[in-house]
Amino acid sequence: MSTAYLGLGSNLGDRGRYLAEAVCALQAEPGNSVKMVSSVYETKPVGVQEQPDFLNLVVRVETVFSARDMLACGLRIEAGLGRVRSERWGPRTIDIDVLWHDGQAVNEPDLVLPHPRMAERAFVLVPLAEIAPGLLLEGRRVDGLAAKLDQTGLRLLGPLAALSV
Ligand code: GSY
Repeated sequence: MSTAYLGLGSNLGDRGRYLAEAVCALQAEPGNSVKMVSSVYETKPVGVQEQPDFLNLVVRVETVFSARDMLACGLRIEAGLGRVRSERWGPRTIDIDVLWHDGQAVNEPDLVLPHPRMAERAFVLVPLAEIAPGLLLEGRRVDGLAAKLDQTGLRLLGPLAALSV
């Protein structure tokens, strides 16, 4: 059994519903068990700025999937929820990023672990720090890394189950 952390984001349509359906789909996948779900944050877009605000959260999954199989699982769920990949950094109904998988270092064209930009992204590290404060990234605790980031673009909305946006 492996532990994986995944980052989920949505900035098109009913964002809360897409997040909830993605978490359900992850749990429904045989071999996965979603153990923790962070609060939901509304976040200003990073990268392409002229797009709607995101809702983001992070989950911890206990899984029989390898990192590569988890990537495929995320892509399958994205497709099932109607994600169309048109613009690389553009708006999306749902985005599922594998952030960390058993502490493995992977460097392949379509899969880099830990996720290469996570340490500088408050929309990833702040929810991750809620559910895994002591997780180490390059020897540094996630809560310490999160505390150093500019969090002005983040607004805490609360638990996914209580969301009404
Ligand atoms: O990498 C995930 C997609 N994404 C996001 C996101 O999820 N949240 C915010 N705030 N900005 C983003 N830019 C991209 S690309």
